[in-house]
Amino acid sequence: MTCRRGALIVLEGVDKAGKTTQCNKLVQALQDSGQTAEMMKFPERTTKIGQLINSYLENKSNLEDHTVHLLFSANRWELMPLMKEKLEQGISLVVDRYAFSGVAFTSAKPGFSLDWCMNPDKGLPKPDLVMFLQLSPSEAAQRGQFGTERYETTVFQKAVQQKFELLMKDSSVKWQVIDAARNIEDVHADIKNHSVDAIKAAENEPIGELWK
Ligand code: FDM
Repeated sequence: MTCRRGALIVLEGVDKAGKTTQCNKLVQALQDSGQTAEMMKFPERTTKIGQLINSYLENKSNLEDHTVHLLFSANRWELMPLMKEKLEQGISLVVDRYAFSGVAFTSAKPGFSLDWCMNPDKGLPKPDLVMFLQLSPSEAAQRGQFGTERYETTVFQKAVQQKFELLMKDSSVKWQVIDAARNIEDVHADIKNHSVDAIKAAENEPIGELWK
C-alpha cells in the first residue's frame, strides 16, 4: 500500500460519560503527536436527514420509532463515502457515537429486537476500536441534571446501558471498556494509549464491514 490507511475509532457510552470531551482531547493529542486525525459525530445534524433527527431529538417533531431508527442509520450511510475517503487518505477518524448507539437506544424501546435494530447498519465501515466509557447511573447522576432532549432520563439511560452490555458480548467487534469515573486526564491517557495501538494495528489492514 502506498498510503497507510487511518483507523476508525469510536467512543460510545451513556450520557454524561464524557464522550465528546474525550473525543476532542483525543483528536488534539493525536494531532500534537504528528498523526492525521479528525473528529466526527453521529447523529450528524447538519444534513437534511440530520435536521429531521435534530428536530425529533429536540422534541420539536414526532417520528414513528422504526422510521427514526432508519433515519439514524441513513445518516451514517450518507456519511459513509466521506468516511472511507478519509480513512483511505490516511486520516484517522475519532467518532462520537456510531451504530452501537443506534442499536442500544432503539432496542431499549418496547418491541424492538437487537437483531432488527442491527440490520440496517450491517456493512458500514467497521470500527478498528470501540471504546465504551463506563459510568454507573449513580455516578452519572452526580454529574448533574440531564438536559431536555428526548431520551435524557435516568430510566431510559439504564435500559440503554443494558443494551450496550449485550452488544459488547459480540467478539466480532473490538471493544474496550474504559472506566469513565476517573478524572478527565486519566481517562484521556487510557483512551490515547488504546488508540495509538489501534492506529498501528489498522495501518496495513483493509477496512472491515460491520456485523457481516
Ligand atoms: N441516538 C444516537 C440514537 O437514538 N440513535 C443513533 O443512531 C445515534 C447515533 O441520539 F440520545 C441518540 C443518542 C442520544 C442522541 O445525542 C444524540 P448527542 O448528545 O448528540 O450525542
